[in-house]
Amino acid sequence: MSILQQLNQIFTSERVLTDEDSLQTYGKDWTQVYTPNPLAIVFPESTEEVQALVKMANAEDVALVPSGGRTGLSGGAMATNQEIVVSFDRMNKILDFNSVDRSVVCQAGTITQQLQEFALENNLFYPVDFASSGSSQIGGNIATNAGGIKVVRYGLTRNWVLGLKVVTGAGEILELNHGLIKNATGYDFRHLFIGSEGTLGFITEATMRLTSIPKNLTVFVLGVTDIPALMQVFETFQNTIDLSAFEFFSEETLSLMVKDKGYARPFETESPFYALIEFEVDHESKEESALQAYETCAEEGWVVDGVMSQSLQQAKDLWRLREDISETITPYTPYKNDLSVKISKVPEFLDKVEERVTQNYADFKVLWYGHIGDGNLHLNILKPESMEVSEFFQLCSEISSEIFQVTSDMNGSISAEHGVGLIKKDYLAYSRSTEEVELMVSVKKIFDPKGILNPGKIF
Ligand code: S2G
Ligand code: ZN
Repeated sequence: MSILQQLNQIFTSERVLTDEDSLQTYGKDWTQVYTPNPLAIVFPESTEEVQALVKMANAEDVALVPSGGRTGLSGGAMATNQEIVVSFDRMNKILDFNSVDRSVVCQAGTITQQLQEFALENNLFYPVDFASSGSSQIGGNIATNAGGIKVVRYGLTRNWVLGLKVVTGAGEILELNHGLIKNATGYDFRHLFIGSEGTLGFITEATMRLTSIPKNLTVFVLGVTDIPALMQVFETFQNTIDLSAFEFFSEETLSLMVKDKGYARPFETESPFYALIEFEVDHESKEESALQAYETCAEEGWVVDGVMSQSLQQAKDLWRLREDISETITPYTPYKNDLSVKISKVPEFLDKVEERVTQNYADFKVLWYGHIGDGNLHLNILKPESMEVSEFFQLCSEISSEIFQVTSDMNGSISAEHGVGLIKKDYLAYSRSTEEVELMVSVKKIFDPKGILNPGKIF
């Protein structure tokens, strides 16, 4: 029996798509450098259907690619080689909630924003947030250990997973940790699947932890003179108040947002960099402390101007300047770097990378932005209008090696939060040792003995 016939046995026919439009739509993520070429798209509605599919894939030696919101930036959900794409669009229900445990059991296809809204409806808060939360799915967030803009206070997705139901590449269904806070019974396989980019198994359900809703979130945007000043501002604010975000973007980035999106500048003064700082004002003394920190930074000459949100709406408008960068620059086919070093090394790191960028990218538009609060910097090079994508990416990847070497020399990561997928796998050695990669391959063999899960991703 053919693969397609077997798929139509496992799934009702309207949940097996092979038309060109569906293949093109579901065979890719947000990366723009690969051509989707899947065999078929399937839409499971249960863990048991996923298990049946994995068993068939093992028997027929056919590859499977997990697909969630398709917002990935490293090609982790690309199907370029006749794989079967497994879309979790139809497994998007919230299955259980417990206000005492402050936990939600949701299917992998639950949209991140759906979980955030569900939490608020129950007077709780799911704190992991990023630009793509309106279309990304919890399963994909877990598989890439998504970070985003609140990591400085709430950490990464990994910190919020209390339990997982997975189907391994060998077709076993595992229920990991059962939502426990404490469970000291050997290796915690939950943490293997988190960040595994769909190479060890399919996440079909997750038990996510919630927390209290922050009160009166207030946002500063400050004009900062240079990177060393930015770090001084970070330290001053970090030592004064509990930050929930400390983001930055360059003047080039801001002026592109003003030009392309028509957003208002935060204030008249132009400065080389801007810090976006968010904190909770659950007591008026917090606002006084924050204003005191601002005064100190202004007196030291690190900050040349600033604005503090006076309403939730104004806070949201200020966030737009940072959160909407990614989608705004997409039409420029940016070559994206997603780098991290320890926070204390950011000034030295940026200096060294800036030097190489200026040498090599003299005639390209270079945008700096990212999450200073956790040492994660996004360096995006915009493709010149006249240049072919392939030529541009070839040129950039040559320069990337220099930038990755600087990152490696400082024990940094060549992929801070976007994952390795296809786009960074040739550079893995800059951040992981040979021994580590060999051990990862051995772990993959244990959970996916026939290598049918997302083959070619990560390594
Ligand atoms: C960000 C989103 C993806 C990108 O804005 O923090 O992680 O680099 C990014 O455009
Ligand atoms: Zn980011």
